[in-house]
Amino acid sequence: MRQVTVTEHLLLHQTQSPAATGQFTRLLYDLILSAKIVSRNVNNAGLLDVLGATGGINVQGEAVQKLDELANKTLIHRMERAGVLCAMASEENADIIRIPDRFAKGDYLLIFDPLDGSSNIDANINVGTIFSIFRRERPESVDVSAEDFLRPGVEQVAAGYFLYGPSTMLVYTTGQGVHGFTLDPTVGEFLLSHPDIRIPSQGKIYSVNESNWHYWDEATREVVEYFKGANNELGRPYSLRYVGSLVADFHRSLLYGGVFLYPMDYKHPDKPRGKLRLLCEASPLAFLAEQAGGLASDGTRRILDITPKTLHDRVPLFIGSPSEVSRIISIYQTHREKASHA
Ligand code: P6P
Repeated sequence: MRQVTVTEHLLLHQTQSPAATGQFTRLLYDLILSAKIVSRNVNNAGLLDVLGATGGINVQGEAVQKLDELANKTLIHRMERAGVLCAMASEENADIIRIPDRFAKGDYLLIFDPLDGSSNIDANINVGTIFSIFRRERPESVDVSAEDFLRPGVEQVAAGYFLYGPSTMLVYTTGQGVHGFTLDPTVGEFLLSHPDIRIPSQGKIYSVNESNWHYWDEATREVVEYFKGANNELGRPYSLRYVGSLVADFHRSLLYGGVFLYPMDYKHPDKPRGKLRLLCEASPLAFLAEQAGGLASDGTRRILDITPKTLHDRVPLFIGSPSEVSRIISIYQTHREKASHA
């Protein structure tokens, strides 16, 4: 395949995209540089004494891994100097991250999960960085705040992820399809390897943490039973694959088809919730899924139509091939109708 870099691809194929401006190209360049640094640290983790936890707890209530903190600091350090952002938000930070006055600012808002799946890192399992990009809407005269980030995913100008695994990949969209690039470490460039990714209309794999079975409601159990049993469109049970790193489970679903599920659970009866974050996980992956011909729902609503109330809102997530996600939506719809007539 002719070697196409990300910059070349942006110029060649994204010209009609509102994102294909000099500022955006600069944003993606600095995001890529950040990911190359994170990739180096992840790939050498066992040698750099950066495995294990820091002992801290993040805003999500999760143990912070040393590599989480390193990735977060790398992204913040690099992106605050990019000169194209007016603010950032990270899964690891409770509040927005403002750009210091000593650095130039721009029109974009960046949201990221610096190292998703990091609890798996000590076992050398794939992890990833997820990013979502909005263009600032409110005038510069208004001081940037969390409110600028509380936007439905349909307003994203770009989204994507870096996957640190057997190879380091970048998968992104600016609304002109989904394109995958593989890092060639010998030249330090991400080169086009998966042009115009399309998700299969139906798959053979479902991906869910079934240990939550006892914390699910009746509708969710019927959804999972549909994939476990033979009374489905395949005529046989789906295969179950679950890495426990969202980026890895999503990337497989994108390429092979099928569905990833993280349903609402009642582990904490006083606050039933989904585990995954809307702004830095569900929304960017939903943009990619839809651009590749797939669907993403919380079981009732299209993920891209949901407007968050806070930076760290969580949602149930059903994402993947249209056949499977549509089936899930119809099962929840049937249960809602039964409940309304009960
Ligand atoms: P569970 C990783 O911590 C993460 O946020 C996602 O990467 C992953 O999909 C999910 O949590 C796994 O959660 O409850 O199955 O361990």
